[in-house]
Amino acid sequence: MVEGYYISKKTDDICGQESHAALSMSRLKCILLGLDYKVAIFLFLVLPLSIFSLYLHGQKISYFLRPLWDSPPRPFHEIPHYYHDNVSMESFCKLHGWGIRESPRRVFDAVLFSNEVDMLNIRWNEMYPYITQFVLLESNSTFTGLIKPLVFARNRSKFKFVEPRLTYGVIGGRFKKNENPFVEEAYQRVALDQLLKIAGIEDDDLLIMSDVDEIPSAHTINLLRWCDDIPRVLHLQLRNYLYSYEFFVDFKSWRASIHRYEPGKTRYAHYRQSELLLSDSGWHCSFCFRHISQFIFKMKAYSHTDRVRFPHYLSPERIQDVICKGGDLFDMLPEEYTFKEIIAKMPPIPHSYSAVHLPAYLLNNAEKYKYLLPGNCIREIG
Ligand SMILES: *[C@@H]1O[C@H](CO)[C@@H](O)[C@H](O)[C@H]1NC(C)=O
Ligand SMILES: *[C@@H]1O[C@H](CO)[C@@H](O)[C@H](O)[C@H]1NC(C)=O
Ligand SMILES: CC(=O)N[C@H]1CO[C@H](CO)[C@@H](O)[C@@H]1O
Repeated sequence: MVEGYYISKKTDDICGQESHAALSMSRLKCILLGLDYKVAIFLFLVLPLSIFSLYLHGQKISYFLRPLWDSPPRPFHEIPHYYHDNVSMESFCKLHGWGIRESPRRVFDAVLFSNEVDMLNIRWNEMYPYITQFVLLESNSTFTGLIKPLVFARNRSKFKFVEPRLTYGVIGGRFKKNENPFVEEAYQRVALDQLLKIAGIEDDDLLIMSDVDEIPSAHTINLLRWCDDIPRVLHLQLRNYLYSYEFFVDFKSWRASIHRYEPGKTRYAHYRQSELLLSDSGWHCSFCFRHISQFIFKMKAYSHTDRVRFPHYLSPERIQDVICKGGDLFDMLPEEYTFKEIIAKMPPIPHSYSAVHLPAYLLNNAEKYKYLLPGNCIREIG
């Protein structure tokens, strides 16, 4: 690019010549020679560099300008949530403005499983006392159409404790090339509706719709199964974490929801289905994996694969470094809707040293799940 500027010295004589082949080329050069050097610097240096940096950072620039081109989703109506170990269920239902039932509702927990064996263990142990049926569906295809082993089937022996309450289903991937990943995801969710019927779900049973890493707290489920008159569809606000419970991000996780099942009407979904959000109802830990290879798999199998813009994003050394710093794996800016929040949420995420109010099973098995607790950012290779 710098050579482009010096070209004027070497080619001084070209304007006088009229050779046929080089005619149009030399005309171009003549025009360029006529430009002053500032314009030349702009054309050959500043412009290409700008285009190159736009290519490198375009996503960042557009995210930073989000407040100008996007408006925030409409806010939820947030329902206050009361909890303490030593308060009776009757008082809780009353505090929430609900009545108490003679007997609790049955509760179904349904998930699409990819490869999150540890999270599944923490999840099922947290919810175990209150769940009637655990419903799990896994496919041999990721949402992005990559082939995936049946990880649950291979690890099933680790989950003997749920066996009497487990409805497990396998579905074959469609392996369509170049399809929007949301299509495969929707296809798998429809199959999950069928599996729920097989599991025996009935009218007014509670159904939890959430990803494996979105874990409602046990006391939240207990409250909702005991109280009468709870909303038909209620989103659950979860504490958002990244990489482990060391990096607390915010309270903005809302996709998990709990439904009073209506046959023929309730459909398994992971988008917004009501205006109501129950405050502080559990934990959402994204990219909380033990092995670096799981990060790489998830980055590739993720529904937004366009985020892996450069191959070096998948390098294990880089990934390990990003995790310990609380940085962003895709080198992106936070998806926020005001400049104030974008700046407040710029990576890195500050470390949190609180392991208060986390799933009980995690603390009872702290040695086994050390990597999820504060101060243990190093991951296993492979
Ligand atoms: C729990 O409540 C009981 C009865 O109200 C009370 O005697 C006890 O001290 C309370 N325990 C705690 C830990 O607050
Ligand atoms: C995926 O699973 C389906 C159903 O079990 C099976 O028919 C298909 O051959 C599998 N595909 C691959 C690529 O393993
Ligand atoms: C956490 C865990 O033990 N996962 C295992 C599940 O099964 C696969 C396939 O057999 C193993 O590779 C994982 O190590």
